[in-house]
Amino acid sequence: MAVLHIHPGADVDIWRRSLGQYLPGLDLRSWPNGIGDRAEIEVVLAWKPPPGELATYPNLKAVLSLGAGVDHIVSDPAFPAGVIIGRLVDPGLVQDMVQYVAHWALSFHRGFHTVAERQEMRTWNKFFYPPAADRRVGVMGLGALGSAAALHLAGMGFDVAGWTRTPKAFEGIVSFHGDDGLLPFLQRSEIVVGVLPHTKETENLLDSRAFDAMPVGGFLINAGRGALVVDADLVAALESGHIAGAALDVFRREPLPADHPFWECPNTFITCHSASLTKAEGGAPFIAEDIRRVLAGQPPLHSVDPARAY
Ligand code: NDP
Ligand code: OXD
Repeated sequence: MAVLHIHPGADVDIWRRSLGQYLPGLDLRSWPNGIGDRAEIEVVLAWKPPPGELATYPNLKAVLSLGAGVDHIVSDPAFPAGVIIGRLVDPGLVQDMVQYVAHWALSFHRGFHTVAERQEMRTWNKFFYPPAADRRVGVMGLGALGSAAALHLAGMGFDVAGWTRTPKAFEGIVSFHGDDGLLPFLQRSEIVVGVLPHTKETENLLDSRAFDAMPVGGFLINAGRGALVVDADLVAALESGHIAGAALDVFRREPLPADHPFWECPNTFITCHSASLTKAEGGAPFIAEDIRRVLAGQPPLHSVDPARAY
């Protein structure tokens, strides 16, 4: 039995050291040069495996995502039927996402995003902001990451709602769900936060109709996946001022091309898919537990239904 690490361009050694603490003697191989006999590979640890690659291991039992998202796995048209998919839920990822969302929500609410510009102009121009309780924030996706972010925002005093596929009952979070819930959710949300997976259903949800539904002067924070947003519609909404600013961490094409209009949009802050970063030290206990479980014939801690795609 062997486990294979597939993460193009990344170093396997950090995972070898971290997993070794929990699974001494683990036979962890590296793609593409240290695979050995493909028939011995039973588990793959994957981040963005090349399409078609996973179908080349005849005894593969499970693919464990090295991140929270699994779109990079389920989008492979040759993904082998019957292979189990697990995803990573780890407190480090949750903490990172909470920090990212809290930072930008607070910046937009308090006008901190305009401080550098004001300072450059040497203008003593007070930024007036409403009480947090009057600032309506809407979080799209209340899973492991979105729910923690939403609850943190509520703890900061914001008036928080969430939008999900199925109804939710988090204390202090107003719940909207499904197609019918989207428009009223957007209409009440001055700051919209995307923490959604990329599926067929979540693609292009934030288009010109969605931005028009949001209050004038609203903000967008997107840390889920880039395909949620129709890029040209967001650019138009930012240029018109209807959307007063955006913090964008994820994009349809990554790296974001140097000539993409987002780089130049007003009050738009780009980070490079780093809202939450998987760290081998933090992820290893969970990945190790999943390897143990899969080899014992049990499902991973967070298994993914390929039909649902998240
Ligand atoms: P979860 O699977 O725990 O949660 C997903 C949430 O999205 C659920 O609340 C789910 O609703 C909701 N959802 C899914 N499909 C729909 C839909 N069609 N309509 C409405 N709601 C929907 O995922 P995580 O919270 O762990 O992660 C979310 C995403 O964040 C990841 O898939 C990944 O894309 C992204 N991510 C980004 C990172 C970054 O650095 N930028 C880092 C890590 C993750 P329901 O509860 O009803 O099922
Ligand atoms: C993830 C990510 O899904 O980094 O973990 O986006």
